[in-house]
Amino acid sequence: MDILRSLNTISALKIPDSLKEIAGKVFADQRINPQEGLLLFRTAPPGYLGMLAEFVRQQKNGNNVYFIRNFHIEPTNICVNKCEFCSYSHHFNPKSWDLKVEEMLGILKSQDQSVREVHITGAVHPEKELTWFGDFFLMIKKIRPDIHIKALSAVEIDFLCKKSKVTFENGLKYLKGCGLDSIPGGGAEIFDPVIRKKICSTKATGAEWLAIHASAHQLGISSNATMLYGHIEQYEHRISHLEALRELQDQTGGFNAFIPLKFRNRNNKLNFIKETSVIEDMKNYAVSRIYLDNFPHLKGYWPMIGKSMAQLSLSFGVDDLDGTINDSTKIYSEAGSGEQNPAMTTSEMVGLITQVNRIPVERDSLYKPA
Ligand code: V47
Ligand code: SF4
Repeated sequence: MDILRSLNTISALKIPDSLKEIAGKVFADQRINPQEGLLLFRTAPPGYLGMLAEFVRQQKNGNNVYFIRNFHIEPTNICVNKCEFCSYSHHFNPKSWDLKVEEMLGILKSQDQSVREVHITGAVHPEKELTWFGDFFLMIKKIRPDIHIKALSAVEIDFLCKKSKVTFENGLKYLKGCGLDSIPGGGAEIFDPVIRKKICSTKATGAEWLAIHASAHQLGISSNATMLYGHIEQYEHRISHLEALRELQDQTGGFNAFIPLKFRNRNNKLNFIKETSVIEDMKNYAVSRIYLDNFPHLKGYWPMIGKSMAQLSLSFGVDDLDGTINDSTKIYSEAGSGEQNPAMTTSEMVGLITQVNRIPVERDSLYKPA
């Protein structure tokens, strides 16, 4: 994009100078500050945000849209916690499960050899131990030494380490030794302590979530980050969440992708909250893309937002659509997500991306083209 021409076009638009100044910063590859982030959320028209986010996306990823062949294993939904937004755990879900190791290995064995990644996460079971997961990972690698294990949210790791009375560093070192390759972004919710106390008071704090990811990055375990938005938080809480992630990424460089998670209101205690509009969702993608200037990728998680919204998100900064999934996750279908039985063939994924004039790139878990 010709930056000078963009700036001239922006100067002619009837929008406040403060927003034009932010555009100037974005085009000059300068970081925006929390006040500017807030201003974008509060006052910028969605099209304007989309344009800025698209500039950042293009600078970082060209017209590539990444995806991976993956599947999920959700060992259990029996949970020690009772998060207000959760529709998944046995407290709020009439279905409850606790899979045996043999059953999970059966799921693994039934996968096509072209599947590259297994995403393992679930509820925080009161009796599971660090060594139970360690042994499970060793068995996975015995069957599929090539598969990337992305497993255990920081909330699960926090519980397992505390239960075994080991430091986060030692717990993660042990898991890495058993085959853990990276950790997913779950459990971040909103870091602000007041909001966090209201929606998930008993699980790892925001500071603990960040400490676990910092420790993982130091050990060479990369990770993702999420933000659950559209419940009781305000824009300033979203910005302070993004700020904490940007700061940690400056220190470690260990995050691969940021994944905004839209709150879905079915079958949970926060069902009185109206879900955010599609405009709000796109604004949230765009501000995230602009703010997190040091995150290589922004993921639109299609099982949660649906396929059409995923396509639209590609015009608001998103460059990654996660994976083909194989109908293997229940976290969102219980909460009323866009996709009830999420699964997509590789050719469907490619079609979804090419239909909006982008270049589909099948990747591995660390974004190397396959
Ligand atoms: O932490 C739970 C969210 C997360 C609801 O790293 C809800 O690649 C919306 O983190 N409405 C777990 N969201 C899933 C997760 C994830 C998903 C996809 C990819 C990756 C990755 C990570 O799901 C939880 C919570 O924030 N969640 N309930 C709900 N009602
Ligand atoms: Fe448990 Fe996770 Fe649900 Fe919270 S969101 S109750 S930690 S399964």
